[in-house]
Amino acid sequence: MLRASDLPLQYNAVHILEHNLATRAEKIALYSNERNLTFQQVSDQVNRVGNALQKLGVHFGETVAILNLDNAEWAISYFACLKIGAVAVGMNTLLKPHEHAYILNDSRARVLLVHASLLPAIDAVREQLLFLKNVVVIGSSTPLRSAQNDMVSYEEWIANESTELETAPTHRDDFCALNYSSGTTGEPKGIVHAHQDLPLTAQLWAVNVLGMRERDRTFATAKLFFTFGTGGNLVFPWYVGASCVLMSAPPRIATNVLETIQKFQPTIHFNAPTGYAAMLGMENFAQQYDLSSLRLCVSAGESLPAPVWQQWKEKTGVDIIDGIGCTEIWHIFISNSPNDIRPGSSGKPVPGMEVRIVDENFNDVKQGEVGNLLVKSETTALFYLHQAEKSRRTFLGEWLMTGDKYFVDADGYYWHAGRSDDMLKVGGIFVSPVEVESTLMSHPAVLECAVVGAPDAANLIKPKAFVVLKQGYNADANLQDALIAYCKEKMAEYKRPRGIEFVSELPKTATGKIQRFKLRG
Ligand code: 3UK
Repeated sequence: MLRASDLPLQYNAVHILEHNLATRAEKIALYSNERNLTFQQVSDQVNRVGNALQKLGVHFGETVAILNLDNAEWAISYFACLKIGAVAVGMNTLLKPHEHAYILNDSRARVLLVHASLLPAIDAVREQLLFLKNVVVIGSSTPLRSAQNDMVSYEEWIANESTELETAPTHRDDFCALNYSSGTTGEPKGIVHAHQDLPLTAQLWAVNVLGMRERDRTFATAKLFFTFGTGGNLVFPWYVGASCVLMSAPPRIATNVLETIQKFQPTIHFNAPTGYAAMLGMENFAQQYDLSSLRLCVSAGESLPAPVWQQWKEKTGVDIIDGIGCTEIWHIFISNSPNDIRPGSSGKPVPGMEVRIVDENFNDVKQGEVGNLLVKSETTALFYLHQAEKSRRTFLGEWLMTGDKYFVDADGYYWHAGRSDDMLKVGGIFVSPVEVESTLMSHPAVLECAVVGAPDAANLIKPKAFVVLKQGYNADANLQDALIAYCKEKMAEYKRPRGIEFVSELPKTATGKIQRFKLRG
C-alpha cells in the first residue's frame, strides 16, 4: 500500500519518467507511427521543452495549455510542465473553438502548445483569448513566425535548448495538471490534480489491482487529455518501467485500433465499452487481425454490459477489467481485477480507497439498495477551478460525491445503476442533455425539445432527441438529418443526437417542467 505520507514532501512527478534513466535509459519508452523514443530521448526532450518554457517566462504554478494529438510531443510537453513546476492543461481536441476559448481563458494559460492540424480552431477565437501570448506549433513542416512574433514551430523553439534542466522543488501537494470535464449545465469544470496523485493511483490501481509490470506495453484509445488516457497510457506504464503505444488517429474507427494492436503488439489495451462493441461489430475481426500480444483489456468511462464482456472473451480469449474512475479522483477507484471478475459489475473498491453508498440524508443504505456513491481517496482533487458553489456540493471533506447511483451485491461487487444528474456517458465521454437541447433550440425549426439517453444494440447509451417542430416544418427524414448535421456543426461531434423523434408535445409536470424520465422508455 502506498500513502501520500510515504512520498517525500518535496516530490515532483517527473520522477515517474526519470527513475527509468538509471536502469533502462535505452529501452523504448514510447512507440508511435511517427517515431519511437527511448526513456533517454524522452527525458532529453523534456529538458529542452522545460528550458524553452522557462525562457518564455513560465514560472512555478503557472498553467501551460496542450492541445495536441496523442504523440511523443504530448507526453514530452506534459512532463516538461511537471518538471518546471508548471500546471499542464490537457485540452480536449474534440471540442469546438468557443470551448477552447473558454478553457484557455478560465485556465489563464499564457503559452499554448498546439498541433498544426488544430491551429485553425484557435485562430478562429484568437481575438477572444485574454491571456494567451505564445503559441508553439507542433507538427508544422515549415518554420513559422507570425507577424507578432508570438508563434513558433516546436522544432525551432527547442532546437538550441540544453538537455540539462533542474527539477523544480515542488511539494507533493503542488498542482501539476488541470483537466476540464463537462457539467450538467454551463461551462466545463477545471479539475486540478497534485503531483502525488499520479504515483498514488499508479501504485494503488495499476500495480496493486491490475498487475501492470515492466514487461508490459500499453495502448489506450482514451486520449491523453482524458485522465483515463494519461494514467493508463503514460503515467502507469512509465511508473513501472513499461512502454506505451500512442496513436494519433481517431479511435472511433475500429480498424485504426486493430491495426495499431497488430503493429505495436501491446500487452494491455484500454478502451471504452463503445470501442469494444465497435470491434465486435466487425465480422471476423479476431481472425483478420493478430491480437495475440494482448494479455489484458481494461474498460472504463461507462459500464461495460456483460454480453460485451462475454463476446470479447469468446472472440479473443482476453478478459476485460471494468473499473469506474472519474476525473475528480484522477483514475479508477472501484475495479474488477484479473483474478476476480464479475462481468457487468464495476468490481470492488480499490484497496487504499474507500466507498460508501448513502441515501439523501447521507445514511448508509442497506446491502442491495441503490444509493449515491461517495468515494474517499487521497488522490481526489480539492475543488473545481472558479466554481465555488459546485465545489462545495461535490468535494465533501474527505468524501467525493460522484453523482453515480450504485448498489452492492451480497458478494461485495458494486453495480452501476445510473447517474443522479441527467448527464450521459456517450462512448465514455460526458454529454450534457441540456447542452444538446439548447443547441437544437437555436435551430429555426425547433419549438421545444428534450434529450435523453437511449440504449443502442449493445445496450450502450446514445443521445436521442424528442423534438416538437414549429408550424410550417415537415417532420420528415430530411429534417432529421438536417438537425443532426446542425448539431455536429455547433457542438463537438460526439454530442450529436443519434436519433431524432418528432412528437406533437413533450410530457410535462403541472409546473411545465419537462419529464425526461417518461421519454427514456
Ligand atoms: C462514469 C462509469 C460505469 C461514471 C474516467 C477511468 O470516465 C472517467 O472520468 P470522467 O470524469 O467520468 C466519470 C463518470 O463516468 N463511469 C466511468 N467509468 C465507469 N460508469 N462504469 C464504469 N466503469 O458516471 C463516473 O462518475 O470522464 C474513467 C479513469 C479515469 C477517468 N477520468
